[in-house]
Amino acid sequence: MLAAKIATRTACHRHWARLSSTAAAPSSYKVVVIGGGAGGLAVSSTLSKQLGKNEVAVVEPSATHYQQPLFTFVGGGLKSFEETYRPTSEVIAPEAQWINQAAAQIDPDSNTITLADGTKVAYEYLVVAAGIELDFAGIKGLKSAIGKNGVASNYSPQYVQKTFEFLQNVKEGNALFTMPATPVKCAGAPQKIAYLADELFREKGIRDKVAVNYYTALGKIFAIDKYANAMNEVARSRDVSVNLFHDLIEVDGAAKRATFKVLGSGPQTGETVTVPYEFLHVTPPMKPFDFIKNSDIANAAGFVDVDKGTLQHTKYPNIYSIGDCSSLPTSKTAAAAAAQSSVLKHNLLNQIRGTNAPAAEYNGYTSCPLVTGKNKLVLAEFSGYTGAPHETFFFNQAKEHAFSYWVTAEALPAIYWSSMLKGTWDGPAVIRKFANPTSAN
Ligand code: FAD
Ligand code: UQ1
Repeated sequence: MLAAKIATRTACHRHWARLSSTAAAPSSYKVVVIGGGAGGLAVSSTLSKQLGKNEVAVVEPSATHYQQPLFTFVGGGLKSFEETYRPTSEVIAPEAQWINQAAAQIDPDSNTITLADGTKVAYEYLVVAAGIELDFAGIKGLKSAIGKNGVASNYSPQYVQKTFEFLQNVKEGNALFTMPATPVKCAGAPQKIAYLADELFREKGIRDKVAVNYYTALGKIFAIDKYANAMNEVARSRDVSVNLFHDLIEVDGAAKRATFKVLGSGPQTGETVTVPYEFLHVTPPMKPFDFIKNSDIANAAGFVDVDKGTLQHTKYPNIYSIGDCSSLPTSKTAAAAAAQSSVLKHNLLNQIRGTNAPAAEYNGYTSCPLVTGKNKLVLAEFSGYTGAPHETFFFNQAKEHAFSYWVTAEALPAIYWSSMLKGTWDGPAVIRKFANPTSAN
């Protein structure tokens, strides 16, 4: 599969020479990476070192890089917002060229992308790592309600600090936490914040006056049974009510009322339910970015259509994708992107160098650290392809554990900055070998 035909640099340059009488010649790179987030930097840092200075460009519009997994802790008041971000200029490898713009169009037949300002950039190989778009406008009334009067979201750097601020203001009433029907990044994050809120209300001595309600559009609390059983027990023990098949469709910020559509096939299916709230944590619907969805590299759902093992595009062999914007049928997390990054780099470098080494295969590994309190965490690790748990440590990670909390709150944030973004962290498989040697892999 990897031996498929690749556009060469020479062909690329010739093509542009033909156009250059009317347009300025585009800048041209061996590898262009769209997106300087968790996945894009894990890939571009290694590639730029291996291929040499200015052979790799990273197209990234944001001047600030956020470590998004820390947002849950910020929303719960356990970390400061300042710990979550660094200037993009400091996290991009010095060997890579940062193009500080958004990609607006991908033209895989001419091996070019168009930037937001209309300039074109040519590539020999393209890695698409643009993440997934938050769709606050997808819920009626949400855009005007969010950030005010008790409505917040850990999903956006703009509103994450509002979560803790508004939680502290609650004195009584309903605290609602929602999960949409679309694919989302870190599918556990919508409920983690419910447990942190529960703990906060208990500490303030107001828990008996506040009802904590989790509303999910899905039919299960978590995709994998082992962890779903654990989370149902956590929710039960904390008196967090779990409302399945409830999809948030409207927020009335002035009246402080949230409306849900009932999904599934129960007696209430199709009906709407309106619930008053004092606090509302929204996980917005998410969708692929239009510039990907409207391109020739997208699948029917709008995600970059790649082979689930090799991460290579199904039609364009010089294109790869990683992370939340890819079609990879696993749960979208930084942990997954870390594991994908080593597979992508191995296969792409093989292709660039023309070696016939066997392709590396991604097994769907992903992980969701479900924070359940200040020193408690259920550390879900599994393959999204098989549903089988792949736990790193020797104990049962479905049990709440202080060690799992420490790993997630202290060790992983440091690993993210010092290793993942530098391309040297491809997940905990190396730790698993000695910490849980009897595990499947
Ligand atoms: P991102 O890291 O989102 O990066 C995408 C990049 O592309 C961004 O920098 C963006 O600016 C850029 N971009 C967007 N549009 C364009 C464009 N047009 N052109 C160029 N660039 C563009 N994961 C875990 O593993 N563990 C956790 O505990 C965890 N908790 C989470 C909690 C929350 C609240 C959130 C929001 C996420 C959490 N995640 C967690 C998920 C994790 O952050 C993402 O899955 C991960 O960042 C995906 O990496 P990515 O590179 O695909 O996308
Ligand atoms: C992980 O590898 C990772 O990437 C840095 C995360 O993002 C911050 C995670 O949240 C998790 C859980 C992992 C998996 C690592 C271990 C030790 C389970």
